[in-house]
Amino acid sequence: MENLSALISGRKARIGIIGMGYVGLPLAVEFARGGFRVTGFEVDAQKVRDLKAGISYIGDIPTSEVAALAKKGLLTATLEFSRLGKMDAVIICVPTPLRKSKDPDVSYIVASVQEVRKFLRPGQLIILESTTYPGTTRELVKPMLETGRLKAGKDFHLAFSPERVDPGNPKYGVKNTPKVVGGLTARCTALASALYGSVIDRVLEVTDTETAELVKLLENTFRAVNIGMMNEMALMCHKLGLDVWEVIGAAASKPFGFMPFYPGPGIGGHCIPLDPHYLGWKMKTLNFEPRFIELAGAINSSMPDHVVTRLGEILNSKGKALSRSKVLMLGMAYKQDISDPRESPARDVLILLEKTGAAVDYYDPYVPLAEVEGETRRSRKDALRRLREYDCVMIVTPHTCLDYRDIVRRSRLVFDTRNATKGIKGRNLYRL
Ligand code: SAJ
Repeated sequence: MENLSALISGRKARIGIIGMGYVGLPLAVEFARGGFRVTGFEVDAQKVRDLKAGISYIGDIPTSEVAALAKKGLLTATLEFSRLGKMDAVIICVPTPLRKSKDPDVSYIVASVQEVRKFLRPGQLIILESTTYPGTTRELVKPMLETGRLKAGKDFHLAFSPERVDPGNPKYGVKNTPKVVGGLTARCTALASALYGSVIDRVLEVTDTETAELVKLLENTFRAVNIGMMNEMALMCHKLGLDVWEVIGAAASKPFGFMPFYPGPGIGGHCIPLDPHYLGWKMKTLNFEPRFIELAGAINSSMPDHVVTRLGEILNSKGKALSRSKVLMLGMAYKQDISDPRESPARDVLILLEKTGAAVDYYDPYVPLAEVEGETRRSRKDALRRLREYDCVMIVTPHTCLDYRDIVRRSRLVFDTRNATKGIKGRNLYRL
């Protein structure tokens, strides 16, 4: 055990990271930058080939950085999980999606821990980073690792540390985002804290793994609930005939006790739509009804339908039927200025629009192709040159690279669900 502490302080600890995606790769690069030898463990052979060739497939990580670290032998990748036995610390960064039933899908965690278990040896530090319900590390991971003679907290160390990667954030990265760490024992916490503290500016130690697991879920449930509140505010403002964007903007002038969130066509991404349901699921197993989580989920997932209904009303007011209209949907990514379409509400909006009978194209400079109900849809690159061919342009993702003033000027009708046209006036312009 003590050897591990010395290996960490001497930056000699071999670090294995399972899952080299948008969480694992930036973390691996940060440890390698700090002089640790890092091995990425992947099931995707292409990712292994890329990393060994010094190529980055994550927007936030430049290929030049991966190439330099690979050349120095500080960063490599492998499909051979048998090499886990050579690692002093293993950090699990695999996806935790939801099943269709909105129950947690921890199958990727289970598959990873099964591999760790095969090659587990005394002195290793095992850390789970995947977002999951409170209790996963102690109730699921620990027993799986203790099937042999090794005991957690005695023969090996076990901790949880939530990932806080914000794709596309130009200001916050792994190094300058505080890292929360909770171990099975105080010693586990201390070792995990020492490891992260070697390369991350601030580490916050909490009591145990459950606390660390819940911290992450609180962070993202806080967002989902507040976004849900603002979506309901949008519905109320529509009823009241008021501009929700003006109301929120003015409320945001309050320098204390207020934090603005904004309505939209729904919520997307790999965190906010999913994380609160991990907490909700756990609470239901304890016979507790998580009302805020359920309510926010219901309101947020009703927004695609609401914005399509609103568009129908706007077109009707012009004597047009949505069912016989040509619509250009601007945006497919789940949030502005990134290319990730995962769980994007834009997909739901497109499906609902087409269900009315409308003919729909989409244009998103960041998302050239999108899977919609099993069909690959292509972004219409020429759409901005043919705006007048559309009865309506619907802004669903507010990419800042688009000239919305020009779009409003050249379109017959614009429905903006994201306030991308803030400050722009036009008789043909409508906002959520
Ligand atoms: N959204 C709204 N209104 C808002 C804010 C967001 O409708 O006021 C929508 C976005 O358009 C998007 C979804 O919600 O579709 C999620 O947006 P997000 O800003 O939360 O972005 P994410 O999903 O990339 O969230 C990540 C999270 N990071 C981690 O989990 C490590 C979240 O905790 C961060 O706070 C967030 O980035 C961030 O601040 O950018």
